[in-house]
Amino acid sequence: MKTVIIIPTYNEKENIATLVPLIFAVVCDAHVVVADDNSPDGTGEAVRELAARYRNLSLLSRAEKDGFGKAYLNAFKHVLAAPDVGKVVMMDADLSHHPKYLPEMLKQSETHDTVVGSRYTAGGGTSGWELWRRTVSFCGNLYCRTVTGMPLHDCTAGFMAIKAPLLRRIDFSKMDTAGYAFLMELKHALYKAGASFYEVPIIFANRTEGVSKMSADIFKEGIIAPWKMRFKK
Ligand SMILES: Nc1nc2c(ncn2[C@@H]2O[C@H](COP(=O)(O)OP(=O)(O)O)[C@@H](O)[C@H]2O)c(=O)[nH]1
Ligand SMILES: [Mg+2]
Repeated sequence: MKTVIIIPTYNEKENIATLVPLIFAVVCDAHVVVADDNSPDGTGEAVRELAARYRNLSLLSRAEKDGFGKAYLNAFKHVLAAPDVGKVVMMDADLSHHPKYLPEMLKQSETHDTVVGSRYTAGGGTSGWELWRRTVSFCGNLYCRTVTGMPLHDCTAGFMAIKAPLLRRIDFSKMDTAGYAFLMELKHALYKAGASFYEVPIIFANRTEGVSKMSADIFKEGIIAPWKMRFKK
């Protein structure tokens, strides 16, 4: 069965060119799908060029920027339609999620439905983040865990390896978060579907190329999302 790594991108030209070779150096038989929103910096073109060298690399393009969560929903629909996909990995393009963690995460995913690359389990952490961002992230996680009751230290992590049959059981039509709250909503849906979780400690390094797409709207959505999840039928 195939492992497919999905990477959402918006203006990540330099990062994707660095990331792709690092991924194939550690998991040479994986398939990588870059879910790009017609990035004006030419990320899509860079992926097409790389695909000439890496036959397991492909580009999934949308016409315009439509949010992180929707980029994943679109990619899931595409990737999960293939019956020979056994595992799906989610990771950012900006090297905050280093590929060196992939072998351990994929090993653990043999015995756990959902493996999370976790900043807040023992041995994990962040590097290069300002105090305000560390505080917001840490408190946001505590808040999400307390409100939703999910058995996870890192509820907002975007680095995950998930067994495809479990993902196929999720009703994505009920998921409506556009930004990073999607990561909490997805974990909650997996939790409700009976998934077993395992957290692999990672050091999340701040990006050195490109800019973050974090915004006030995404932040607000993240505050409301845990309550919506808690009371959702
Ligand atoms: N396709 C797509 N990717 C996005 C969008 N917003 C963010 N991303 C990608 O999602 C990943 C995480 O975003 P990033 O800006 O690094 O978030 P941060 O680490 O929380 O600041 C990166 O690979 C981004 O390029 C979007 O609207 N569409
Ligand atoms: Mg980032």
